[in-house]
Amino acid sequence: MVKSILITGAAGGVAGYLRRELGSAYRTLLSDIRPVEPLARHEEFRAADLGDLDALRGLMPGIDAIVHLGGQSVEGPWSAVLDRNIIGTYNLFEAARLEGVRRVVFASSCHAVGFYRLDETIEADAYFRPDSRYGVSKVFGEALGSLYAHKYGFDVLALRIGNVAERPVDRRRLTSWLSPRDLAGLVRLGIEKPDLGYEVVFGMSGNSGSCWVNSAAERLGYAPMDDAMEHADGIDRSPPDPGDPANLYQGGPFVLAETGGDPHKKP
Ligand code: 15L
Repeated sequence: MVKSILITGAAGGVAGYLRRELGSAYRTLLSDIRPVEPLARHEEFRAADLGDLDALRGLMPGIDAIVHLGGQSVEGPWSAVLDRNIIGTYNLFEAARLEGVRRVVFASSCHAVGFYRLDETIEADAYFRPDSRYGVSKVFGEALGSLYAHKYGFDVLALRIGNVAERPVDRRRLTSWLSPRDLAGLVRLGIEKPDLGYEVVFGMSGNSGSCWVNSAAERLGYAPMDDAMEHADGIDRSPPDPGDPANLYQGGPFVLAETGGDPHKKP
């Protein structure tokens, strides 16, 4: 039977790539506060604000899995991060619980661990080092996923997404690039993998030389099709200015956004 999925944040760029790559594999309910059009035959749109628990509950009947892309997607004022990513993500999981949906693919972010240095290699089980309030909100979302998996039996795949784009756009994104078709591969895993439980993986393509090792995703069966290094021509790879903290850390410029600490100090 064809599964039904809900995609939140459906008006955003990542959702656009995902819809294109998934094609008509699922009946798809798209939701956002902004309208989404045009719609394909297998798609339906319903507006809902992540701040409105009842509206979110109304999206849930008949849904087999949620792909939660909605919310604040970069650093921003605390009020925006709080409303969209803390309260909004809580409302999303809670609406799912109340309505009996038990599977969520959560768009976390590499900014949950952005204060690791670019010369450090980490796996997805590295302890959190958020680089921004936005990164903190993604840590919260992962924690919520863990709670709902262990307490309420959800299957949750947290994707620490790097940068979804047609091509890697700069030196940092050679580590973090996630091609649209590899994004779809990871999301399909999150929707389909039986007895997933709670898993955190990097949302990255098979990027050679990346400072992320994605063995957690490989264990789940992820076989990336793309490698950022195959698209490295034209990207400036000359040694970066070591005095610029945005060049030292995996989170790039996010480490500077309203930082209160000393970004030169090794964490
Ligand atoms: C993110 O988490 C953002 O959602 C995305 O817009 C990019 O800025 C990305 O990180 C990145 O670091 O490239």
